[in-house]
Amino acid sequence: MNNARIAEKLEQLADLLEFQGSNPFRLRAYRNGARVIKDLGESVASILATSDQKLTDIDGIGKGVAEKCQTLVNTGSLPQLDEILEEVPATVLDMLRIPGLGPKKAAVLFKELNIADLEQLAAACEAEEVRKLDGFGAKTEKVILDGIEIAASANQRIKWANAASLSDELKQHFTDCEAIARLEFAGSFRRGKETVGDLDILVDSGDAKTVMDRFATFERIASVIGRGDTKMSVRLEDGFQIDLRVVPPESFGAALQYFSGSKDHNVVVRGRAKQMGLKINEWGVYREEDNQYVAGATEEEVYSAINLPWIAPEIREARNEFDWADRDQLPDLITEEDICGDLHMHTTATDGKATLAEMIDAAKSRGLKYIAITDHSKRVTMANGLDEKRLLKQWSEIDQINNQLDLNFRVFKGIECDILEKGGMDLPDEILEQADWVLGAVHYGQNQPRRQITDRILGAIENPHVDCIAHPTGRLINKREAYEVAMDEIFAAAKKYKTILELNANPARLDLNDVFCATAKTNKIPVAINTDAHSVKGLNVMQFGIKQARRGGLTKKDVINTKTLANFLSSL
Ligand code: DGT
Ligand code: CA
Ligand code: CA
Repeated sequence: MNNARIAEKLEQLADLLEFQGSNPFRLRAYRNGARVIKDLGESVASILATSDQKLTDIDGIGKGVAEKCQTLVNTGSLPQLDEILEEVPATVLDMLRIPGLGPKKAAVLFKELNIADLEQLAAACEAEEVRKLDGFGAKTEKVILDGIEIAASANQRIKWANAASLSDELKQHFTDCEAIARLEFAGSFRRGKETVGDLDILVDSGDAKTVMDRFATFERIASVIGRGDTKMSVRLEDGFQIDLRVVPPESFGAALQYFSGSKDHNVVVRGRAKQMGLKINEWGVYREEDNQYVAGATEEEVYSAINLPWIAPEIREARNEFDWADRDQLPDLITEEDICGDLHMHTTATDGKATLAEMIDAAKSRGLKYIAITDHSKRVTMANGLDEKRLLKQWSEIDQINNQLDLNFRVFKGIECDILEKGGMDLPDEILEQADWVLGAVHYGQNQPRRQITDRILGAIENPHVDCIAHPTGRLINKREAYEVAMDEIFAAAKKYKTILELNANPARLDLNDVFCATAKTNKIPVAINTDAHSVKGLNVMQFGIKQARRGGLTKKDVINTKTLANFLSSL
């Protein structure tokens, strides 16, 4: 067990003890010890393994902490902590992430109102139950309610791309575990949601113990939140949670369906089952009258039992999928193989890390048939944006390159032209009209009022030289909200002036989001899924854009850069 994990255990113990009203001196000792151990240059395990060095010689580590360390290193757990966790659910500690809510107040909430997690706490605040407690009041209640959002959101959800690399590590970790017949990631991750609250792993195995023992040795685990016969939950060092469930083969499909969610989708699924005299849970589909098992080994079987075709996880959000299924019109969702071109990328001419030639080579070796080079325009001084002269020079370079390339690959002369704060484009029409492909983008003045930003973007959409609006809402996931923009006006104008809207595939942007992708499709506005690559590696993010597009229900024909080179050329 590494130092970070030991420290986390000690902190958790201290938090829970405080929650239970224990002696503050002991708690302080655990917390001090945790802090010291976190910053220790050497591993606690190796200090314990040598005879010439003692843990208690280190400032801040007393006898009690040293003993706990010994137990943790020897056994991987703390009996005292495990006992407490049997009485108090670990979710009470989520309450401690609320700014201004300490363990004492949290303990009162647990004891008096039986509140064990943030959801219950929010409900109690809204019902004005919290203000009635001794030492609370309307003001505290308001502070808590505001703090719940902070504790619940900023802290915990990670970007899909980060969840994907974690899932790769986990797959690797389980790879040679022979007890596993099948392993799938369920939940919001499988649905391709742009952020993921926790990872849900589902395993088909007859030997849950071996699978869980293997899970427990995943090195990024900081603490085991709980472990039962078939279910285990852990927290990683960064606080992220992973749930593992082990099911028998006849239930695997039912469990995969159940734990893939979304909850709203599953509410409809269960309702439909009920109407047919069936019952669906994570173990299978059963006849209501005699509990006879009907299906459950595969998802197809589960859906088929209630007369539905298999529905792709990305659209299981109770939006349109049931309507589509009933009319036999489920969309054939786009895949990365459908993509032929990439219409947004940068080079060393501005803030890219790879040269024009390197980007072209990389795109070709990825199997793309065309790309647009779209460096920044001059307004973006920080990125060394291109003025007229430098841009024309880059374009003549591209002309030369195209002359040498064979005819099945093409580089388009493009620009990511800034939409100025005062309105209008950063480069004159005489220049833009010489481009093959113009992206209009807002980078400055993002805090302007709604009317002003909307008008700026409308101006770009109406400009006959602008082909596409890049990252139309400007949001950065978990960092910056979309700017104030009237999207209904943007869609109406894009439709009228035949301007394309981008789905920027950068995992921090994914802009348009899934719902807006669906709106674009409804309005028959083509979407361009672009990487906005600033390096060769940056071309790799196409997959994330594809996920988001699938969530929006987009098919190959809804996306402009699925066109073959010839078709794209004739559409320009
Ligand atoms: P997340 O983790 O917040 O990004 O979102 P999900 O969708 O992965 O939610 P999660 O991890 O709480 O649960 C995974 C799926 O399991 C969820 O989509 C539906 C199902 N599920 C979980 N808890 C419940 C529950 O209490 N009732 C029902 N009906 N389904 C549940
Ligand atoms: Ca989840
Ligand atoms: Ca979960």
